[in-house]
Amino acid sequence: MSETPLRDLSPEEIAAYDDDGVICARGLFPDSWIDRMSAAIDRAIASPTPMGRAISIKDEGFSGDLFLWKTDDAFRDWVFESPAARVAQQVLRAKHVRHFYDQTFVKPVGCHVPTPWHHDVTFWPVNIEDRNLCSIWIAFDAVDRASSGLEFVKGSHRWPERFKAVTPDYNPYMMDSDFEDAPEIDSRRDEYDLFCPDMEPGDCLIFNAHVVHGSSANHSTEAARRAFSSRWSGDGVRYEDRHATMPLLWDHGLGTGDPIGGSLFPQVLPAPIAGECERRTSGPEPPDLAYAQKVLASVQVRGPKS
Ligand SMILES: O=C(O)CCC(=O)C(=O)O
Repeated sequence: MSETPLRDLSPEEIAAYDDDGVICARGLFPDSWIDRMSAAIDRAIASPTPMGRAISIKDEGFSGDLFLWKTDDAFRDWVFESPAARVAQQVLRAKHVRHFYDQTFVKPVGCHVPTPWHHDVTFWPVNIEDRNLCSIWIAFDAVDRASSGLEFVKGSHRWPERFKAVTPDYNPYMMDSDFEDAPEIDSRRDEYDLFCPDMEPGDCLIFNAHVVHGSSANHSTEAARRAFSSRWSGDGVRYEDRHATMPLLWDHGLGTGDPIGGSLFPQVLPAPIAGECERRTSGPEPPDLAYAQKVLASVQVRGPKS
């Protein structure tokens, strides 16, 4: 059963989420959750999943991982018991809230890896017009722009363009799409309404899947930067089997146009559905090796375009 957050989002915060595509919210999560997830992130860095090993850039100190809730009980409990689902419900204004997936982003002191400007929707196998998806990015260390605070272009969730999915490692498969490149923002910062709040551990950014965001390398000589995005879907989000999207290593059985759902994207509110989560409740649920290998083998850049 999902806990209630320490406070509700205010009407002003919800209006700012709609207008800007992002808000920074403080004081939503009890310290007990932040402490537990902080330890879980350290555990994830120490023993990454196969996906984590593939997307991390160890030489440069960058660690990332995703779908940790399938194998680590703290991440699972975050999905079904933490206040996150109820926070997402407030910005999504949805009766039914599903967990989409989780993702860690860890940049220790001296990590040279920026996160290129992007919006999330083109990374994901969902209909790119669907807007009822949000992420809750939680800082587990004090962070500012220099230590790789996440930065946003306010209002960019209303831009009509769709941009290529560019990952920190410039993965060629993810970039193999006909979407355009994100605009050159860093050299023209004064032309954009940029938002990068200083944050304390436990503060969070709540943002729309269409808003453009990115972060710099960690230029701090003292502070690590550990963060975790918990992603949620509201009503009407549809799966789309699209090239150059994040590979899903579990057999979800969804086809293009199907509503997001099932055991990979379980409902959390108004209540979990037993058939979707009982397998995970009874123990870790790593992907089936043969299925995962088949998916990974299919993740290839297309040939030269004619
Ligand atoms: O933490 C980062 O640098 C990137 C986070 C991000 O892009 C996201 O959560 O969507």
